[in-house]
Amino acid sequence: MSEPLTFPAGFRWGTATASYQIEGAVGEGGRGVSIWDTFAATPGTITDGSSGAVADDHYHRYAEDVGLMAELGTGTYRFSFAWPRLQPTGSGALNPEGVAFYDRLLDELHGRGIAPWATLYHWDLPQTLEDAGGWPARDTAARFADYAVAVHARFADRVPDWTTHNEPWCSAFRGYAGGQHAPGRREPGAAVHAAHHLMLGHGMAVQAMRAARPDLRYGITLNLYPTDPATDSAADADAARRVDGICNRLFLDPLLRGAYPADVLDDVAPAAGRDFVQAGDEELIAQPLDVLGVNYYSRHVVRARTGPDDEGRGDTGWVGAEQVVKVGTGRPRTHMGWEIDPDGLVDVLGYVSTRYDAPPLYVTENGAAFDDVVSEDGAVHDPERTAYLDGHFRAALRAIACGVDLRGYFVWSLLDNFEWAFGYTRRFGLVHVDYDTQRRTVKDSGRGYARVTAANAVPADR
Ligand code: IFM
Repeated sequence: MSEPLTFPAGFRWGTATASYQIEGAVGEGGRGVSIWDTFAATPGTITDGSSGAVADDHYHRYAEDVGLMAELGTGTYRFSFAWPRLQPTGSGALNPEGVAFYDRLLDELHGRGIAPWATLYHWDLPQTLEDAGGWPARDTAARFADYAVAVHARFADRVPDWTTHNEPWCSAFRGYAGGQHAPGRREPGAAVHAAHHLMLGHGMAVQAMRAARPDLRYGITLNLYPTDPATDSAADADAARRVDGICNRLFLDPLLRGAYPADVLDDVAPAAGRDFVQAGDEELIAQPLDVLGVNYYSRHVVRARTGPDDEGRGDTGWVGAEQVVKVGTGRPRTHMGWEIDPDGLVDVLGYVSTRYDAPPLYVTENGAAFDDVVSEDGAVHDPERTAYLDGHFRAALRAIACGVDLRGYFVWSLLDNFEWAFGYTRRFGLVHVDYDTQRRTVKDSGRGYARVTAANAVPADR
């Protein structure tokens, strides 16, 4: 029998979640209102009319959930602090009840030998800060840095890995251009300003946290997309350049090269102007990083719009690429409608590694939604997710073989949860959640993942 395909020694396996998607208890423990509470309460925003008010009730069931992580054999847990739980109005002293909740969670994780990996911002901006202008307002960057410093000061002794933002592209462009996410604004110029202030807040926060504790690790997580032109025409090449620009390079270049890409600034200038970037900003954003988190789900294949009768559609978040159309390639899709393309993971990790002087990489999210049900035998049989993950784990190994310095892999997600505008209609978990009873059931894919984490390997190619 052939040998299993083994990951490097010390490779970190984990699961990922986010506060608003799992915690619930939005009215408990002195938590303030977030933009997602407000957005979800607005009719027509969430497919099933739901909200994160209860979600997975993780606020009360965290101990059971940490036990599930132990069952999966995951040594790392990537979670996010809820800003409105820790600073209910977005500034000032930390809320003791919020601190106590995360202390309880961290106690449980440490008790099980699971390393916490904290994200400071996974989209739940305190509503008071949105009322003051939100991320398009420059002052929000400073508010974020103050929050980061306060949370870091309180928890640095217990958390070795710190991520500033999760997927700032989504915060900026889904939230302020497309309007599918909170706060639901449709102002493309403001979205570009939001992106810049998210990056500025990142730089300010990393600089201050590192000054306080240089021994810990600091990074950011980006959702990156390999982006290919549908044909080799010049028009399609330019379409791909624009989408790669707004999705990938707008974030990677200032972080890792110290300057925004000139072509992207030109693309967004009609919407955003140019003076939102002030002297010294780019230098501040380009703080040295210890890790870069890559969230990978699918690839973009794009072409140029052919004219007014062209019925193809792009993405409302592609500011500066309004004339670009998405193209399907016929691959099978997940329940999100995203094409399944494990080679895209090799491509995106290779892109970051070869184009930039990048720090060690982690896949901080990868996973798939499928329409899972609990069977009569009490199990959740989800062979599509098992195959999806297996394909992507093998892709990660191919990337490592090509020289990518990939150090870990966190599956999205531990639990089925509140999938933003899709509410509870999309299930990403390795663990099924019955939302009526809050009963958790480890899916077959979760059991399969436990075998991978135990072996630090996948079986030999069949
Ligand atoms: O659920 C989200 C998560 O919050 C951010 N990354 C993508 C996931 C699936 O859509």
